[in-house]
Amino acid sequence: MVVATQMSPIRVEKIREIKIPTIDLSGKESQVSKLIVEACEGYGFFKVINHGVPHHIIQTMEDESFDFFRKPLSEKQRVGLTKPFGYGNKNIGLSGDTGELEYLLLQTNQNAIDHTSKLISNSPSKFSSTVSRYVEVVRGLACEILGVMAKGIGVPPSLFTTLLTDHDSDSLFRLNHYPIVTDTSSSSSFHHGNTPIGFGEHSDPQILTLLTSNGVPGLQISLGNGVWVPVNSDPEAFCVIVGDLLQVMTNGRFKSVRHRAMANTSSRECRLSMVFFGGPPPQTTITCPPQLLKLNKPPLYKPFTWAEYKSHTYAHRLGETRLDHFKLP
Ligand code: GA4
Repeated sequence: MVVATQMSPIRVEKIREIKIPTIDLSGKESQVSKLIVEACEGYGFFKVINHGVPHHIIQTMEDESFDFFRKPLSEKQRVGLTKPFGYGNKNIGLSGDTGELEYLLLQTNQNAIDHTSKLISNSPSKFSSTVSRYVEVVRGLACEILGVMAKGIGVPPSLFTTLLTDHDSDSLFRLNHYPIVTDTSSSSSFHHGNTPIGFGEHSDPQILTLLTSNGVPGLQISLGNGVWVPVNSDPEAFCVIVGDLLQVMTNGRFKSVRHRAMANTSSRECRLSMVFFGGPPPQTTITCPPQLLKLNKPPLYKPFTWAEYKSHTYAHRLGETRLDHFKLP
């Protein structure tokens, strides 16, 4: 299928069905680590199955999420959008991006979780314990994957994992709810062909993202040159997305993949995605460790702190290639 976008009629997009790497985490560690490294180099994206996250933890989080999004708009809006955290409807970020979704974006420290839970739930302790448990288990999975990845490229696992386990780690949790869009002509969001956008094209700024969804499709990853690959929504799997910081920390060896979610126009169910973004403490300097610098390949990026990168991110539009600003000449 070839679609010309409405905003830039010259750009031609191709949708291609390819097999996205699905890695069985219960396999032999050396084999798993080889497959993960290949996927990070080739796509910056893969799925994991047999990941050890109990089904009931995912299910309870999903049920709580749907309970929240089913509430009347006025109640959801009580959570407020404390720029950028809280409840958002169609507006994304601080620079005017829009999409066909509503969401809840939370910081993952206990105070933030407790605070939001009090605002949104009749049973705050249930909501807060569900989120805390989900985040802790998924953070654990992210660390496990980062550890195997680190071993695969010959650095100590702690070099990556401590960034997410530090008490000051700046990780986020996002619930995205994509309602069924029937009238595509009224959508104000950026159109691709006839399909409006749910969440526009971007790369994730953090280290590693873990996403699971409820079986309703929408996610697509970019292979570059206008080629997009739809990702099947498999509730049993987690999608693993390489973020910008991991691209810098591997000096470009791993790719932070551009991805997007199409609006939910063809399903009879709403799409829900639950997304953990693993980020380091704000003052962490992001740079490629000497062990990973190849003699024939000088550093691609100047060092920066995560706090600096975040302010740069929030000052720009969703679709920008933010790392360009930190490239060394
Ligand atoms: C993309 C990844 C995460 O969802 C997010 C997003 C953030 C937001 O929604 O507030 C941003 C976006 C994301 C990158 C560019 C800026 C910031 C919206 C936006 C326009 C929470 C994140 O960390 O960066």
